[in-house]
Amino acid sequence: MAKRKLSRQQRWRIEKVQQEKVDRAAKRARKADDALVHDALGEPRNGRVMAHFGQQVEIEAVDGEDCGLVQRCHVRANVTSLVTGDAVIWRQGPELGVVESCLPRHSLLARPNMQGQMKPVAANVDHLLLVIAPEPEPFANLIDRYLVAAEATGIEPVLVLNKVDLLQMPEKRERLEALLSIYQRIGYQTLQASTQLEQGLDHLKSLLKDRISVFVGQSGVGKSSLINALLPGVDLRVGALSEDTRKGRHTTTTARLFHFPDGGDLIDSPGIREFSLENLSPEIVAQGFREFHDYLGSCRFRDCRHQGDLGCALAEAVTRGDIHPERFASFLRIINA
Ligand SMILES: Nc1nc2c(ncn2[C@@H]2O[C@H](COP(=O)(O)OP(=O)(O)OP(=O)(O)O)[C@@H](O)[C@H]2O)c(=O)[nH]1
Ligand SMILES: [Mg+2]
Ligand SMILES: [Zn+2]
Repeated sequence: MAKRKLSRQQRWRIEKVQQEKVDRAAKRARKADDALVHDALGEPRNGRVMAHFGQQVEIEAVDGEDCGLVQRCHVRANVTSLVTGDAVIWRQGPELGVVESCLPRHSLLARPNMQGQMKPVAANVDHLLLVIAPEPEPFANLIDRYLVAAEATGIEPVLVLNKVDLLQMPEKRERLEALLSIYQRIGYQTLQASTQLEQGLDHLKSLLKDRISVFVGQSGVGKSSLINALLPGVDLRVGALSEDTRKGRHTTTTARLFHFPDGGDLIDSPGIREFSLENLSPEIVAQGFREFHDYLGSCRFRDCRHQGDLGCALAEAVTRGDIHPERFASFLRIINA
């Protein structure tokens, strides 16, 4: 009895401590808001989120005489979940500026965190460069998951095979080129690059011009290295692969935006291992496989689940060789996850 009472008391104490933490955080946010009202803040103006650090963001002015000026900013409590690439209204401050509101986004790239919840990564991106490499070895299902996410948000993807200097062995080269050709056949643009041989960089540059692009892909494929190679003067931290697993070490931890001297912006993003699309319906996932479009709606049964159902137009297309079996298997794996 005494024991139960104690644990209830302990629970109460834990809840109390937690509530106090929440209250203190809210008080700090209110205080920061108040301090900014009394400080000499500049006029509201347009800006863009360059990077995100906990409670603060780095904002770049995109209008006015001092266009290009960068300042750390506090974010008003009513402005939620800003991400790199967001267009905002902000006011310059003596030390810290303040973000007053977020303008509507034309695209939002999201991906799951460790707990499987979808978290936005970058906003207003119109181009997704999905980087793969011979090492760490690519797995097709991760590529397909990224492509579904890109199709669902209307962001155009391009597949970049980096580290082609590691493809001296013919078997390895053939295997990766066969993988790329699956995607070329269904209309995705692909390109090969090597930061080590400085190969494919001009082609990449021409693709990046005048658009906002984001580099995504597994940790260790060389996203930051590519940005270092493309942007003189930028010196991002890159990390060697782990000696035993040959996997990346999650070197980049926040998404950050860089300007391209000839016009266009690049966002580096942290690499990931997993990519779940649990919150997308099977219909949306099917739409994310662009070569399925001609067959969707042609199955014998309107509620076809494409899983061995009689008269399934997708399965028939696989049999005829019009849909690659690996892509169909990948689709089933995603919807059954
Ligand atoms: N052989 C070879 N190695 C490369 C090439 N590009 C990058 N690397 C190496 O790959 C490793 C990982 O590079 P990063 O640029 O840190 O990879 P990342 O994709 O940014 O990784 P995260 O930030 O962890 O997501 C480093 O050891 C780089 O030197 C290349 O073209 N060829
Ligand atoms: Mg990186
Ligand atoms: Zn079907």
